[in-house]
Order: sequence, then C-alpha cells, then structure tokens
Amino acid sequence: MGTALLYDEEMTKYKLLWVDPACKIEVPERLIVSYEALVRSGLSDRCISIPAREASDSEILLVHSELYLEAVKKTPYMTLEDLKEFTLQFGDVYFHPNIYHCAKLASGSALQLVDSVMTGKVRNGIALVRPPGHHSMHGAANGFCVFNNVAIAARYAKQKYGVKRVLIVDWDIHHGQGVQYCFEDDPSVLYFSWHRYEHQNFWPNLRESDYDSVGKESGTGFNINVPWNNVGMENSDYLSVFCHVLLPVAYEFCPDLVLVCAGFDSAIGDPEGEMCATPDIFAHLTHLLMNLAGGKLCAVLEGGYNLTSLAQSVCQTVQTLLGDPVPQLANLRGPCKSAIESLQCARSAHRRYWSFLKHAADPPMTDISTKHIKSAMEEEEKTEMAEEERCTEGKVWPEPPERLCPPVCSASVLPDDVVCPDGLKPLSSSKDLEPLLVSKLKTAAVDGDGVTTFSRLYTLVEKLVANEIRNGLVLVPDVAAAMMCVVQDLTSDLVKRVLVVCVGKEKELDYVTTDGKVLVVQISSEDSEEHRSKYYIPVCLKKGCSDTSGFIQAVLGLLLPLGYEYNPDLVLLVRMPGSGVVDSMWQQLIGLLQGFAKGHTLVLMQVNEKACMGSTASALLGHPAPPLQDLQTPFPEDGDALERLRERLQADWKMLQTTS
Ligand code: Q9C
Ligand code: ZN
Repeated sequence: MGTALLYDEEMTKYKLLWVDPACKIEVPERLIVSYEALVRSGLSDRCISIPAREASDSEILLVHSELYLEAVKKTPYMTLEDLKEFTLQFGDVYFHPNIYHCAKLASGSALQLVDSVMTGKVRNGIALVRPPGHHSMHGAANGFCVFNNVAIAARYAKQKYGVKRVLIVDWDIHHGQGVQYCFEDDPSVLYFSWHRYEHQNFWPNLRESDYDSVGKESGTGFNINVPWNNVGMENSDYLSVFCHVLLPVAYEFCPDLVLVCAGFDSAIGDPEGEMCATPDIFAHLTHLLMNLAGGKLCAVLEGGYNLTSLAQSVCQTVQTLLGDPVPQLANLRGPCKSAIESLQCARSAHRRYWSFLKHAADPPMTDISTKHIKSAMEEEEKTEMAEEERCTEGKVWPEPPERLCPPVCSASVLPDDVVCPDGLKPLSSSKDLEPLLVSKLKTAAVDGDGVTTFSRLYTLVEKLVANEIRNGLVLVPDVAAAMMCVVQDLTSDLVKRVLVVCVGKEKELDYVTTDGKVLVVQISSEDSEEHRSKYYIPVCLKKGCSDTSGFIQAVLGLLLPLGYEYNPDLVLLVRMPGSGVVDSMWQQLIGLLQGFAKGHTLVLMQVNEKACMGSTASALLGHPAPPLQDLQTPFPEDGDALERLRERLQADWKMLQTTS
C-alpha cells in the first residue's frame, strides 16, 4: 500500500494578467517548485502517480451554486477587461482564461485522490493543485480559490463511499471560511482550522473565524477554530495545539477519512503567514494524523508563497506519508503566552461537546474580553509600514536534515521456540558482553539463555543507535529485569536520552531515573505518587491500561508533549504482563511513539505475551493502527487526575502548558 501523488503540469498554466498587489504571490512557480523538489529528492519516484481529471458539473454542485458555476464557465471566453471586471465582485482572487479548466482539474485531483485511498489502491496521498480551494464559497470565489477542492472531496467521499465521519484538518495559515460555511451545521464533517487572526485584524477579517464559532444546529461542536493572535508562532505552538486541542477531539470523533487542507503558508519564511515553524514540523503534523481513520489520509495543497519553504514543506509531508522516519525536533520549549491563550480558549469553547476536553480549565475572563479591532487608521499605517521589508525580512533557516531509512525496519530478539512474525528480521548474532555485566546477570539468576538474550539485546540497541535498524521487538522471560538492564547497562554509554514508556504495573521503576538521562512515563492503576520526580512520571488511571479512553487521553495530553520536549534518542516501550491494554490502543501507542527518536523504538514484552506479537510487529513495520472505536465515556476521576498532574508538571515541562 503506497502513497499517491497527483500532479498535472496543466495547473501551472494560468497566472495573474494585471497588476494586483493582493494576488501577485499566487504564481505558477508554486506548483513547479513543489513538484520539482519531489522529483529531485527521488520522492516522486517512490509515489504512485495518479492522473488528474476534471471534476464534473454535478461534483462541483455538491458544494457550489448553479449560478456561480455557470458564471465561472463563461470566464474562458472573456476578454481581459471582462475578466478584470468579473474578478472585482470577489475578494483577493483573479481569473484567467484557463483558470476554469485548472479549477476543474484541482477539484478532480482531490476526487481522484479520495478514490485511490477509499478503494485501497493506496494508503494515503497528496494532490498538488492550483487554484487552491478552502476560501471559495457556495456562490463566490475568494482568496485565490475558485472551487472548494477539499469540501467537494468530503461530500464526494460521503456520497460515493458512505463514509460516515470526515475530519478536515486545515493547517494553512488562513482561515478556510469556505469549508467552515459548508459544514458548520453538519456533524458528519469535523472541521479544524488554525489561522493568523490578530484579533480580526488579519485577512479575511471575519468575526466567525474566532474560537467561539463552534458550529451550529446539529453541527455544534464540529467546527474548531484556533486563532493565532500574534505572528512568529513556532513548532512548539503548533504541536501544543495538536496535542491539547485537535488530537483529543479527533480521536474522540474517530473519523473514517482524514482530509488535509495542506497549506504551507504556515511555515517559516512565508510572506503571508509570518510564522516561524520550520518545514520539518509538517513531518510531525502529518505523522500525528496518520494513525487516524486506519491511515486513510488525503492531503490537498492550499497556500504556501515562499517557494523555498513551500518546496521543503511539501517534501517533508510526502516523505512522512511514504513512512520514512520522522526527524527529531530539538529545543521545543513550550507554547508562547499568546498561543496558550488561543489554545485555552479553544479548549474551553469545546469542553461542552467533547468528553476528552471536559476537564479543560476556563480562561481568565480578563484575557478574552480584551480583544479589539484596531481603528482603520492604525491598520493603514501598519500596512504602509515597509511592506517590502516585512516580506523579505531576513528569515533564514537550515535545510531540513536528510531522513535516512535504516536498511532494516524491524528486528526481533526471540527465544528459539518462538516463530518470528513476518517482516521482522530475527537477530541471531550476539555480542560478547562485558564480563562484569555477565556476572551481574548471573547473580540476578539469569540463566545461560538469558545471557544470550541480553547479549542479542545489546547488539540490537547498538544497531538502533547506529541507525542500521529502525526499531525492535524483544521477548524476555522477565520484562522488569530486562528493562533495568537496558536502562542501566545497555544504553548508558550509547544514548543521551531514553524515554521509557511503561504500560502497566511495576513498582521499582523510580530507581532508574535521576539525572535526566532517562524519562519514565508509566501508565497503570497503581498510585506511586510519593516517588514522583521530574523524570519519573507515574500516571494513575482508575481502571489502569484496560480503559482505552483514559489511556488515549494520557498519551495525547501527557506522553506526547513530554516526549516532544524531552526529545529522546531512543524509546523503550515496556509492556508489563497483564497490563490489560487493548490491542488497538497498543498499536496506536506504538504508532504515535514512532514520532520520537527518528522512530527508534525498542519494545520489551514478556515471553508469555506472544499473542500480541503480531499486532506489535505490524505497528513497528509502520502499518496504520486500527481506529479506537466506540470509546467509553472517560471516568471523571481520570480527567481530573490528568489535569492535576499536568498542572503540577507544567513548571518542569513547558509543553504541558494549557493555561496561563
Ligand atoms: N498581502 C490561500 O492561502 N490576501 N489563500 C492576500 C496579500 C489573500 C490566501 C493579501 C490571501 C489568500 C489559499
Ligand atoms: Zn493560506
């Protein structure tokens, strides 16, 4: 199952034919550089190329009015003067004799992509299209957009494939008001958008782009806006909103299909967005969505106006869709004050509708009432102020590092009588252990086979660190002993930071963590609060790991932000016997943890838990996890406990901040 790439050179064949400062950034080169970057990096060769097609009238009419379609149909025959005049009735958009053809191809590309994913021809994919879509409305073009490609695709997927729930993630830096209007009363389509807002001072300057537009009628709660009220938002800000707003709701919503309004004007260097998130952030945003809907994800290009930043961001997205290891993000220091305010407001506005946000704190009243629209005069001054300078303002950033795939994806260390799951490479060679370690193992009553297992385990750790193997699965007679051994002896000289994720009960974990070389997050029903420290974080759930609702909340709201801030070089995932963790949750956890340490995860399981080896192997090999269906209402105690824990840890771990 591969990744689809839709591209047709025809969509580069229209451009602005007159002078219009508002539209001059929307150029054919946007598409050309994006595609060429994919070709040059060898990524396009690894994708399955799908031909574009024109969307039909009836498909366009799924979203747009007949009157509007008929009007756009006439544009190929208009004179330049007619085109200019036609353009004037809309905002920040231009027409060209060939744009109607391209707009049909853009929407049709999105539909071809939906077909490829829904029929199982590919797992996921991206459509590189012009014109973009998310600003266009029922009867109007707007913001460079003619037909609403993603909105049409969502309606099409529902109609043609009976898809029940569609999640639309709009990471473009502008508010896709066209998508919001299309689905605001529709509970089957959940629309999430973050956007530069500046208290309504940024285009399209709509009151309804604020966090309190949550949808209407039966669609109430299914529209999520996160307005950015400052420029300069960074990777930390974007990831915080994913962990604390989007993902909890997305997992509770449980979509059958994910569509992404993939605009890259939210990246550094973009003259429109003026944000500071680096192109590799899109690897993470993509990765975090890839375990929803069984991996069915369709990304459709929207904005992106800095050609360098755009091309790099497109490559990061595609490489992630292809399943390559996700790059490490260093120095995540938590969201800025303004981002905290935005995410707190969004969480608070939605806590009534989503049980996973129920325990969100209300924002302080003073903060939210101080928003204001600056006077028109102030605005004008701001616009005049060194327009040229602001756009080219010396933003430089390093090219994202190459993402090398280890020659082996998944390896295993198993007892001789256990059959290795398909796709895993059994490790047979073993390294001679330090005599000191051998004697230590012997004193710990480890038998000869045990010593062999540990020496193979050591080999595995070395190969993970050397990037010869991406991840590994190890069956041991005693996970607790193996965990201690890996943390204390095997990784200590090889790895700077190990994130230990412990699923289930284990009493003596707090020994292993003092100096920040190891961060332990343990999820269980055990209350070991007295041992808690910055680097030992027990998460206590009422029903332990068997309660998937509590578990996924802990993973999204605690483990992910902690992992991002800690930035481990290795993840050690330990499954305690009898943890009770549900299979789909276990796979989701493994999938999400692949976002850390360039995917270097070592899974430790007890020999008597062979039954879940297949699902573990599948997740390690990068197959999408099954969705978490029919989640129970979370226990209020768990929501409270998680919120309290988060509150307490905020001082040490800034990525946990959700309140100011
Ligand atoms: N300073 C998309 O990104 N305003 N559309 C331009 C120029 C319109 C953006 C003002 C921006 C439209 C798909
Ligand atoms: Zn945009």
